[in-house]
Amino acid sequence: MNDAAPNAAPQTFYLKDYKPFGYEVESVKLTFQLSPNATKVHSAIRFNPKADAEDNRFFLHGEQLSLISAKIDGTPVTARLVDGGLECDVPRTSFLWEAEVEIDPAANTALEGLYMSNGMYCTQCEAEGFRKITYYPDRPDVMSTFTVRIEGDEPVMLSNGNPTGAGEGWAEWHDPWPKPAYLFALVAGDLVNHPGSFTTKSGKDVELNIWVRPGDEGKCAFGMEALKKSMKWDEDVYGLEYDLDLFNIVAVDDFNMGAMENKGLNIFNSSCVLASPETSTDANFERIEAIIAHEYFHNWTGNRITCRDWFQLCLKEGLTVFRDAQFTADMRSEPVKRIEDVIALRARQFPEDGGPLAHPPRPEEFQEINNFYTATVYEKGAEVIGMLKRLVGDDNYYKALNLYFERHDGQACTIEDWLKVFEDATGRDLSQFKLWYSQAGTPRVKVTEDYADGTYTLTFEQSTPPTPGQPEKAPRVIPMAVGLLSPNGDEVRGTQVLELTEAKQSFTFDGLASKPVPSILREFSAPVILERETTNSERAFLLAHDTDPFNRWEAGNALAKEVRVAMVLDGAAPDAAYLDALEKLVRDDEQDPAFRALVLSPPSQSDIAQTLHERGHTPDPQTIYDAAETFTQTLAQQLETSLPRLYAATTVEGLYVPDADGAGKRALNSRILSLLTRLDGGEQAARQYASADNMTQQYAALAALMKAEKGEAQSKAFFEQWQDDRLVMDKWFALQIACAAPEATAATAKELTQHPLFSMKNPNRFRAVMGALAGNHAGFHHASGAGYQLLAENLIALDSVNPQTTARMCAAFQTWKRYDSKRQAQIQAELERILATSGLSRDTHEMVSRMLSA
Ligand code: 0A1
Ligand code: ZN
Repeated sequence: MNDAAPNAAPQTFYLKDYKPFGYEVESVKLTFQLSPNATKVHSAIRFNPKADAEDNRFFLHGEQLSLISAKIDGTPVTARLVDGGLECDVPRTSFLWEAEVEIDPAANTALEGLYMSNGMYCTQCEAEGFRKITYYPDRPDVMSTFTVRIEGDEPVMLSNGNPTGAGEGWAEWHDPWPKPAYLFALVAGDLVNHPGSFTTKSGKDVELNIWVRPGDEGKCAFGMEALKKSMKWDEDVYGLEYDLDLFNIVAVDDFNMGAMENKGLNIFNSSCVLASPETSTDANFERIEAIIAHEYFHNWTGNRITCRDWFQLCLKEGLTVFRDAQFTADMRSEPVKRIEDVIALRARQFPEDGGPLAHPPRPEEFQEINNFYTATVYEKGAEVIGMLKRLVGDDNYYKALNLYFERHDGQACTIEDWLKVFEDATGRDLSQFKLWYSQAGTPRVKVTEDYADGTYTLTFEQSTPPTPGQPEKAPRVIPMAVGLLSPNGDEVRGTQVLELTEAKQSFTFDGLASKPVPSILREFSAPVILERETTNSERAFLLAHDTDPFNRWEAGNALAKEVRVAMVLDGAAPDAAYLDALEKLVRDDEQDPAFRALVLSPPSQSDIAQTLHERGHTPDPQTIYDAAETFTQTLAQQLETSLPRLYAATTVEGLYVPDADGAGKRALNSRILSLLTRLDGGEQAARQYASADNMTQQYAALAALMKAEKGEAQSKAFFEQWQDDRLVMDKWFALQIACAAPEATAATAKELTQHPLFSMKNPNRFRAVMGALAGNHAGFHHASGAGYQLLAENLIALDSVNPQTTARMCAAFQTWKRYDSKRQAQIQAELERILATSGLSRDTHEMVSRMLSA
């Protein structure tokens, strides 16, 4: 069933139109009678009209519900079914609303509301899924306590809060904390638990469980430890304690996103919680730890203090991403985490900010809120908080956060509330800083320098290119962390945060004996693009000497980019000095292996395309691919004699431990193996594949072999070994496409869509194939247009099954204006084809229209 009229211009919602709901919801009681195709939901909700309500229309959201009956104070009433819900005449005094509806979880492939995954019932209510369960004021500023009774024959039946009773065929739950409906959850099925416990700092014992399908019990231990570490960290760093007697996590295979912070009952995509050394890579382990932390941290930043409306989404998401990044930095390595985050920001957020889908961290309008769970809301939202912390200092940051929790506990808040606690705690005026929340686009900061008579001057000019709906931008507050090095490599000025507030601004440093080398934007102190004329030898100098690890990596990264750009534009040979610098670094055992692995990882081809585009060139994906191949081959040859020794020296022996130290070493070892495989015909990789006892090394060997077109036998063996493990099979699907040559990418992906294990209904599998297609830069953008066509066809097919995942994956086309006119025309035709599909979802309609209208 599709609610929206086919392709009609959908409704747009505006931040400026916010109006509170006219009723308070005192309590909610829900009874579920579970049945795959005909679940009955009975609701009993006490509403109290607000005396001061501006608008007392009684409207309840509801979608895809069959209304069986409605009563007020026990008397049947006739509700008027209207677009998106119902209306009813109600008393002006407190009343009890009761409704019975029927829903069809088994037919719910959109995975929003109550649905079924592998025979198990589960829910996803953020952002607006609760309205598919029953009629309700489904908005985050309506908070209430929930009591839930589940009737059914499932062995395990869970909801939010604490269990209050259970018997044959029923279970009851009560959540004492008022919450918005988007945090409601229910799970029922044949599940087993991996138990744990945690004692809070005030001495309360909390029972912990990770619930999984029978057979997955062995993949829960790491997640459980991550949960306990998160609970402890939030107490130690933010003073925040857990507030229920029970904390449940459930793993489900079919899930649109990573995980969901439902109060006391987090639901996770199984890929974000299940882990074992045999089936998960180091990167998987790190991500699982971070997501468990993220969802747990939402208990305070999201649940206890929630959002007034969905325009404020970054209030909870930006802050929670910032907190999970702090956690990962503390558990692992701070500089490595920062470098990884900046790589991800540039790969995902910068293209969004620079293209047709650009929007501010707090958008002012939307058609479908699910389209705004973006890198801008999440990752840029977190960057904005990082800047705020840097500007006010650590002590003031925690002072402001304490005030936030004290003042707003139990409330649904706005960005204004958030900034006000900082203003009140520090006395600082944040009106200009607030522009970060309302202006889209990545600022460009041009830096020039001057040195005379011992005085060094840095001049910064900031500007932000136009974005959809925002042709002009005002200057923002930009914290610019800067240090100065003397030509002999000593640091002559330690890190200092310069505050840029004007379009053009200069800062001077006195008493310098010689012209220093500046290290600018240390720790990536602001999400901006720095433009500065400099030389490769200065970059090499910073790569060798900067005391800021982030900027040391950044210097190497900039150098790598320059070398690649020169290869692409002028057909230049790989720069010899750069190759030497890399060689020196790989051999330098004093340096952190994780850091060496990062420096050895080349900038992505998409990143090179973006850089060329920013400099006014039209990137050719094939040329970029060829340059990457030549560069890597040349590097392998340069290192030829030392590769076997380096490989041996970096191999981690003994029991696999997924910690930061081991992961860093294995990352470096895998980089070396991929270079070695280019020269030894795959001998070493085949040996590693055969002897690996963990997925990190097995996968690295397979990837190296497949990239060298030497992995056919291993790929078959991998399939045989892992065909019953869904998560490992996702890797197998993705890897074949990621390793395919440009001309073979679309055909490989197409063939995999015919594979018996391919499925449109499982978002992980669909993403494994179509995400890998979009992620293979030269393959996706191959001149034939076959990549574009295949993605569009599959998006059209997926849309009627799962609009949310379709719409998110449409973003693969967002960079289309970077490319030549032929490719633009091909993509435009595909976007138009998607838009013309009859019955297209509101989600996909909005995404494609935005991309086409820019
Ligand atoms: N709040 C979750 C993310 C999430 C958002 C939407 C979902 O379904 C549409 C599911 C999860 C988080 O930040 O982890
Ligand atoms: Zn979140």
